[in-house]
Order: sequence, then structure tokens, then C-alpha cells
Amino acid sequence: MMATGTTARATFEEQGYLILRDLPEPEVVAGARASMARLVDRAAEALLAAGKITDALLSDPFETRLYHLYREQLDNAPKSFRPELHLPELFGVFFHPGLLDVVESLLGPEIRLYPNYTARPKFPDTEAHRVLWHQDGGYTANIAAGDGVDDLRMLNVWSPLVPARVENGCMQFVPGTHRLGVVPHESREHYLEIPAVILAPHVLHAVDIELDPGDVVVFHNLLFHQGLPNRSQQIRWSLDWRYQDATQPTLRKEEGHLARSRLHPERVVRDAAEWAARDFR
Ligand SMILES: O=C(O)CCC(=O)C(=O)O
Repeated sequence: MMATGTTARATFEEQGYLILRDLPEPEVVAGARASMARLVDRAAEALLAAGKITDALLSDPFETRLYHLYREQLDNAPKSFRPELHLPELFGVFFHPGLLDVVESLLGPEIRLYPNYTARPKFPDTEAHRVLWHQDGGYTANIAAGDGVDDLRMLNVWSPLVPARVENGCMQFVPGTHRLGVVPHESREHYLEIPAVILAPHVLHAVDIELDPGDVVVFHNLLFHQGLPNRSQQIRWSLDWRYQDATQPTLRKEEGHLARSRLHPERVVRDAAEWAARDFR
């Protein structure tokens, strides 16, 4: 794992992101993959019950099964999972103590898991699954009509469940762009996008964020980022989530869940069972 403390903070402040290698332990990653595989089981059962498929593809590997299940009906395939993520195995990811230590060093002691946690099964060559250049703050600005979003103290986290490389659509960041404030975003068919005229001077400096399962990247919510197209034949499975200074409002109807707190320790999610008993709110 990379150094925490002053070096980490300096890197984060300068670049707008921080890569932490080998952070969630192999058993945590295996649990997260197994929990996603159960979501795929459920999808297969639903497709079978609806008469949309005749074969649940039980011997297909995690890396392809969901894609193959929906091959004939890509428009109906899930782009992401969110309320489904209250699974015991994901406690070890979202509430990982080492990760929360880094987050606490950057955000302070009141930490909320922001109500925007997502698993993405990014299919090969599927435009609806390709997240375009944006700042997360651009989405929040859209929701909040510019109400104080420059000041949201929020950290994004992204971690793959399969090796993420340029070929299968790893993330790309433009270092330093978190210092530009919230820039305008335009609506495209599936996602928002930073317009070319704003992006052009910066995109030349984009870097590929190639990570392995167990690696985590923490990034500023104003950093320009995108997911590259998935040119492989397999699904690029990943998780992304956010932490926020819990003394701030979420600017959403959901409140999220406390991950650390000195003010309200009794409200912090304690363990995997409690996480699984809560819901998306
Ligand atoms: O996983 C992706 O391709 C995009 C994720 C993203 O934009 C995010 O985590 O904010």
C-alpha cells in the first residue's frame, strides 16, 4: 500500500487522486466477487422465469456470464446495481478500516458513505455502459442547481473486481483538474459529458488508471474522469462509491450511512450484518 499521511495528502492535493495498492485483502475481494455473482444468479433466474432465456449459463465464468445472459437483449441489461449492494460481503469493502483511515486523514473524523454506491458490469462495446468525461460534482450540480456544490467535501473511490486495463475500459483521469471548480456539463443519451471546448486543453494530459482487484483509487469529486470503451470480450466489473464529510447535507433525498463518527458513534454501521439489514437511503 502507498504511504498514508503527509505524502498521501500532498499527492492527493496536487494530482486529485491517490492509488492504494493491495488494500482490500484477497478474501474481501473474493467475497465482493461472490456477492456480485449472486446478483448475476438472480438476473438469470428472472430471465428464465420471464421466458427470455432457456439456459442460465451456469458454467459461464463471472467475467462473461451476465453479458452472455443478455446477449440477445442488450438494451435490457443492467448498467449498474445500487440498492442491491446491501450485501454482507460489501461491508468489508465500503467500511474497510485501512481505507477509512486514509479517508479520515483527508476528510476528517465525520465520514458518511454517500448515497451513491454502484457496481458496474461494463459490457464489451456497449455505449450505454460507457461513462463519458465528467466530474462527479457535475452530476451533483445538476441535481442541486449549483447550490454550494463547489464546497461539497467528498471523495470518490473506484476499485475493479477484475483487472482493469486500457483494453477493457479502465478509468482515465486528468490530473490537476480538480482545481478548476465545477465546469458545465452537457446531457448525452446516457450520461453527462464535459463539452469538447472545455475538455480539449486538458485531455492531452489524461492518464490511464490501470488497477488490479484489491487496488483502490481515491479521487476528488471535481477531477475530470471517464471510463474508456471496453474493447475486450469480457465484462469489466467494478465498484465505485463515495465518502462525504457527514456534517454536510447530501443534497439528495437519501442520507447515506455513517462510516465513522465522533459526534454520533451510535449511528455508525457496525458490521456486515447491520450493513445487510440497512437499505439504500
Ligand atoms: O466505472 C466507470 O466506468 C465510471 C465510474 C465513474 O465515473 C465514477 O466512479 O465516478
